Amino acid sequence: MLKSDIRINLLREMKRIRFYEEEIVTRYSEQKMRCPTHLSIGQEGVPAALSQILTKEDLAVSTHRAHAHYLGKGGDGKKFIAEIYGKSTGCSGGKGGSMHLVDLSVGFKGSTAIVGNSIPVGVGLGLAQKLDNTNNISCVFIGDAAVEEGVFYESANFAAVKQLPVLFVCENNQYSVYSPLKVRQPIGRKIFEMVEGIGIPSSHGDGNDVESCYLLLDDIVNNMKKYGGPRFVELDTYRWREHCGPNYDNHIGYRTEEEFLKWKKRDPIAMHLNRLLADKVLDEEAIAAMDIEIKCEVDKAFQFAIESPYPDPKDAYKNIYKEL
Ligand SMILES: Cc1ncc(C[n+]2csc(CCOP(=O)(O)OP(=O)(O)O)c2C)c(N)n1
Ligand SMILES: [Mg+2]
Repeated sequence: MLKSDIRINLLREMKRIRFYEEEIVTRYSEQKMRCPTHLSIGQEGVPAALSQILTKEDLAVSTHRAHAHYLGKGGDGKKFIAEIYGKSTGCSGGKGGSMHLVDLSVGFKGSTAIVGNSIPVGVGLGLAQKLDNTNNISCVFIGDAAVEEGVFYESANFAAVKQLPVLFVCENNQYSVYSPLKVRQPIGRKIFEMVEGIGIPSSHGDGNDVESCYLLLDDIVNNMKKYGGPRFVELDTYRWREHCGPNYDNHIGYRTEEEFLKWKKRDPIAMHLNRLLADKVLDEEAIAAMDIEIKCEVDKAFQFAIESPYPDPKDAYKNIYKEL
């Protein structure tokens, strides 16, 4: 049985991610957040589990759906929301927006909009960790579609040959935009089994069961830190809202309401919360207090973002790849 404080932290982290994103949903139509947003509502289990496992010195890279990964890696809520508002106080100075979050202070080395693009960066970070003789790992967050990109195979092969401390975390939410797995990958071929064939020890788990995610990932990361080398883990989950944006889109026909409701019943937050109540780890009062505390944090972050200045136009070329 997991320790109570870890179980409570897992709940808090999932709620924190959800509350931030629900507030983005509420305010998105105000048109003050002028960047596309890919929400992780329904997918909070994996980033919350890793929030209790990765250290600040471990590094991470992510994808277009990066909010939860940034927050889970210890990202600052104020800097996160300010970034989405395009403000100079944002983690990327207001120039990146939702899909381009960078915060070196917590080892979050970046996220990019191009599917698969951050994979070789994360593998390079693993190489650096190894060359520097650290005992830290590089965590590469990907979706199920990233393994359809050639660069995944080159990077995974390199990580396997060089035995780099790279943890590939594949959140399999069953879709790439509107395309289900069955029209994109051979039916019956499991992603993690295929990756095992590349030479990377691979596992599979339930991404909506935060406690089993924690146990699986904790074991994998401890193992990596003890024995070195890369690992791949595929975790099943489901995004509740549209691929990009704040709305629901079940009515447009690429997936059924029935399928959505089936997954919604397996809400990672509700499932965990019910367990904590049943085990008397928390009572309703403590959960209400937790909600208020998180809501306060989120409100403060939005206030901070709204009140922050936009970047100065004269800094437009600062921190770009090459100074002009
Ligand atoms: C190379 C490339 N091809 C296509 C796209 C368009 N695109 C953006 S997100 C996305 C879906 C990615 O699916 P997945 O990796 O499973 O992540 P999810 O959105 O499900 O979290 C696609 C195809 C892109 N950004 N980059
Ligand atoms: Mg997907």
